Amino acid sequence: MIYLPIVRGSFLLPERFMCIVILAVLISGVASAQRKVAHSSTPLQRLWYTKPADRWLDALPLGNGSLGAMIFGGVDGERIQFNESSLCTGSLDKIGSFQPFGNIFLAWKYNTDASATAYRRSLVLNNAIHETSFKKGAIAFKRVYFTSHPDQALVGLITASKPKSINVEIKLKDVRGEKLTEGTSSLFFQGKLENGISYAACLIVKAKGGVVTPTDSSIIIRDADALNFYLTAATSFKLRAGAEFAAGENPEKLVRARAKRVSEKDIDKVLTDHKEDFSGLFDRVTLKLGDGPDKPTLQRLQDYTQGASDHDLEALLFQYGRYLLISSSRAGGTPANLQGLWNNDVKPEWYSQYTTNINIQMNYWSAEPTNLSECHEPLFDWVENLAAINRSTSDNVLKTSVGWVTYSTDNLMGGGSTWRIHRPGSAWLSQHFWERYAFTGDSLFLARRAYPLLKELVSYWDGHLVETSAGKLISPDGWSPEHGPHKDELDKRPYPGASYDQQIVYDLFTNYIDAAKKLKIDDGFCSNAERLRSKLLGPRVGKWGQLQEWAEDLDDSTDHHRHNSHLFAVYPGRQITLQQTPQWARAASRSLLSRGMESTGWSVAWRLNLWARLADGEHAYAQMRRLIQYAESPGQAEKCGLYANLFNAYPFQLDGNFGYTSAVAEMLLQSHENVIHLLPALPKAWADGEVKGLKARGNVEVAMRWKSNHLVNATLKAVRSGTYTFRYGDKVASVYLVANRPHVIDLKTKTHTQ
Ligand code: FUC
Repeated sequence: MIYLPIVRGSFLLPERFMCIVILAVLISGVASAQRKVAHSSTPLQRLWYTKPADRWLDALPLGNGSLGAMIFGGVDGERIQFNESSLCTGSLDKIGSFQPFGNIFLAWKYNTDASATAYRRSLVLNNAIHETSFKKGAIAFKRVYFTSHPDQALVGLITASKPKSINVEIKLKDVRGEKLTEGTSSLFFQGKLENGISYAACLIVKAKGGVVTPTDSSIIIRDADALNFYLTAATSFKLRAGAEFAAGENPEKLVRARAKRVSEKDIDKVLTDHKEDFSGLFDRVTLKLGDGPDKPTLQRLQDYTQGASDHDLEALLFQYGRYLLISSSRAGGTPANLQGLWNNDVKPEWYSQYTTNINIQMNYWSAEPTNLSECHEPLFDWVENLAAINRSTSDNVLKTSVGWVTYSTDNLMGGGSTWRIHRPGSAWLSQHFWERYAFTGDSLFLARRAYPLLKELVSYWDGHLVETSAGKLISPDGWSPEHGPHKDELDKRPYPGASYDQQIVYDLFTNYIDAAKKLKIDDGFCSNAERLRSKLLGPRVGKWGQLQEWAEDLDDSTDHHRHNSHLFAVYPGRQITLQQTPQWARAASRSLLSRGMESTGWSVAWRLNLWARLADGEHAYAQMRRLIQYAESPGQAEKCGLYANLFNAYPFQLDGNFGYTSAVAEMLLQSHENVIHLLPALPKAWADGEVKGLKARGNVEVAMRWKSNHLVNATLKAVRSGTYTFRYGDKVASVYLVANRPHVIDLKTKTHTQ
């Protein structure tokens, strides 16, 4: 039972009274509560394997937000495939696609023919270090790789247990076949894409001892004691430059300067700066769901697929999503695309760009709740650029008299695939601006960036919605993404009042109204938005108890389509909640059940978030087990699952990984309607656990420990002093939190401590 310092429903009690209550509690139980809440330190999160990667999807990802690399870990022949986030074909008029950049090939030689023993390659998520180690005869070799954000370079540190044992030929190759130019200890290539984007890469080698010999196409290192190498890569892409997107900084100068700088910097400092930078973000959140077996990652995944229990693998995958976001999305850079930052194909699936009818948004669902707000920033920059371009477009399909809309898939520059217009895309993207404020409470961001965007889109929908004879406002030409109406049907029958459009517009109006009220501005405009929202055709429950996808009751209960568009209002929207609209929430569960558990990776991840938001931990957990399946085990439909490197399969899109991470956060913590809900969807399977560092809206950091499926204690730390309401089970209470002072609620001793 939870101790309630303030009686249920009394959220508005004066702060003075709260302080007195808390003070009384303080005196009674400080020490014991403090002792109990101490979190045990979480061991390093690690993926590890006992043989080199044969294929790209076995390799392990590194990334510093712009430079991404896949490490294969070969013993004799080694490949490092790399990307740079802005190397894209396409333009403002043509979608194009994200391009692979190049490869480093390393041909290693040894003084013995003995095969490698004690082989291991691993990726530590906490500090983003990849390490390959093995023995050849009596000599132990170690290769450490990381992509540094502070130094904007991929760094390789090669050592051996015996001097003069390092022998290798290093090649650097452009995917498009541009020729190398080189000095004595550097390799360099540059080229230009059709769209004018120039690119360049530079690799510098520093050997300790031994002999370094350049050839026409490589560098050969003989008998070195140790070897460091540094790779830099960049393009001339510039965001927010409109048609001048290719006219950014000269990449040749940039990569040469960066490579020189990092190669001359003290290597210990390079390493420490990298670790501090990465861990500074990663270690903000820890999650412990149980101990995992000490087995290679692929083995664990295969065992799990066969039905083994491994809660630590579930936690590892949660942290992997955070790892991938930090690695692919850093402030000042480009947003994580469909494959994050990792792509090996000249023609990747769906262009590996930004699809706005779920995928790009899903990439960022975890950013705020899992304490990576900074990593959300590239999305805002990209959206503002897209808005600027589409606002002034000459494309008749996109043109609007006020505001802007999107195509279904948009590229880095702000161009789109003309395959399908997607009007609510802009409103859905604007939700991220509101959420950024809701989580951080950053009023400057709200006033300067979120509010103008939201207001403009309210104006767009004010002009676009039409009134039915029954006095309801509907979107006249709606779509339930990729489900209907299809393109060939579209001209014949635009779909008025599709739930997807209606719910997103509702969400936009709500976010706008809340923003205007926070800022205390635009009363008249805000009242109009309230009036419009009240007239919107709302969710309806159909004949089999489902939440209708269409304005009419047309849903087929055997339809398992991958999109869950009519459930937007549940997640990521907030129109439907268990507390405020239980009938609709029930109908949403019915619809979700009928959609089934089988689908593509991102779809399953969305369903997982939906079950979590519906506080149904058991369905969420069942859906989670479906997601964590080895995609390549015999009999797998290859629709959804994970590859050996834990990338989400469909075929390969990273949205499923990111969506998984947000869902786990959502199972453990929610924060709607100004209530912080502790453990809202804890499945029975997670009997014991602890989490630290999750964020609730209002900028409250939350830690929790639970045992035998019951919360033991929770620590809330708010950035701003004030009264906060929290819920656990059916108990609701309010507490006054002093800024930056952890407030411990111990459910065993029924005490509060600050
Ligand atoms: C959505 C999905 C597709 C694919 C694409 C990138 O449109 O319907 O399945 O994931 O995004």
